[in-house]
Amino acid sequence: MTSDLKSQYCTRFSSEKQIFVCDPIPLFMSEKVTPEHLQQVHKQALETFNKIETLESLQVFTGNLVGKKSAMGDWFKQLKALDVEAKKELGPKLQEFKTYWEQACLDKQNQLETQALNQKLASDFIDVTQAYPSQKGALHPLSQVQRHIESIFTGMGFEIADGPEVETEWHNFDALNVPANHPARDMQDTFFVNSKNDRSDLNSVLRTQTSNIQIRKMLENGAPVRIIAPGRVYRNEDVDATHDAMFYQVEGLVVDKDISVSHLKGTLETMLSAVFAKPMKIRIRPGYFPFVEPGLEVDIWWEYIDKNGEEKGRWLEFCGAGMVHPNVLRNSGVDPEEFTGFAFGFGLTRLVMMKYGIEDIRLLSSNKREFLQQF
Ligand code: FA5
Repeated sequence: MTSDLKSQYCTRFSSEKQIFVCDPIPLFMSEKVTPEHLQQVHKQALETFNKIETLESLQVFTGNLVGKKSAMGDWFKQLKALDVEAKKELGPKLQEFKTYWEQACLDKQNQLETQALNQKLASDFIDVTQAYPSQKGALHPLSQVQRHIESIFTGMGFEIADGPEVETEWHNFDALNVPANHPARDMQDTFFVNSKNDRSDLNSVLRTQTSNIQIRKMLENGAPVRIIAPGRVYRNEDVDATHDAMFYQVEGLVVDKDISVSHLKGTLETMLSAVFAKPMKIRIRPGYFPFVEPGLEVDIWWEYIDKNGEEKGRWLEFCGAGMVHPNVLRNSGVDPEEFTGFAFGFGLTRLVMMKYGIEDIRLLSSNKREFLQQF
């Protein structure tokens, strides 16, 4: 009898064997249905059924045995053509066969679906209480150096001050004694946030320098004052290896009685020697910034090894500085007859480049993992 049961092959992936395997599923077709034939098919079907492990195979099995175009569909057609006696004998058996296998297929389908769901849940399970080994993150080099600088200055009795990056034109320029027609205010250098009007206290700019904090701090607390203010500044610049349109500065301001340039020199030398972990030399030369008088440029003596392995040194521009202009003190409510002060502003981004030998400023805002993992 098995000879007339053609098989259909159902391909499935066997996870234990890691290969595709074929489950043969008989078609259960026969030319003539009889009670004996039904019994044989039942036996054969049970054998196959007990070996079925996947929903795909079960679907083929169900389709072949009890589906619309199945063997059983064919047998019911044959039943109609039988005489009354034969119908009486075969009819109930066929019905019993049908009920049994429809239920068996449904039960098995539920069982396999539950099994598949449980397997998926087990493999998708994440134990949130488990400590997974992960690569530790690190602070960005800018943050590392900024924090170091903050600790150096707080150790010298400075406070860390902060202020808005979107600033009024008045705090960023007027109060700092920068004349209305100064080229720095030009659209080429400054990002204006609103359309420009005549009232500088109503115009908003992205601050071009951290010097705005000098004004805010003195207006808030008067003198004496001893602060540094690290922060982001923005300039409408063409970006290249050493210039960015957004970079970090650190502003310093000390206003007290009898403050002189020697305090400025000592402060910067102390800070630089701590940052580079060796004694650093600086030189001071005249410079011009409207908010300081005298205005100064500070250079740093930079030692390096050249291409031929020889030790060399040269002066590098480090920052702008000077003695706080009396107009700035006045604009901030501090009496210039009573107080004097120094101020400086250096590029934190450039200092980080010097410390780590970074040749392109753009790397610092690139978010490249290969670059950042070095720090
Ligand atoms: C100023 O911004 C003054 N506010 C500094 C100052 C403060 C002077 C207090 C006197 C008293 P300057 O424009 O030179 O100055 O900028 C200061 C530093 O910012 C520069 O020395 C440089 O290190 C850095 N810097 C300037 N432009 C850029 C840029 N486009 N990209 C990266 N760093 C820059």
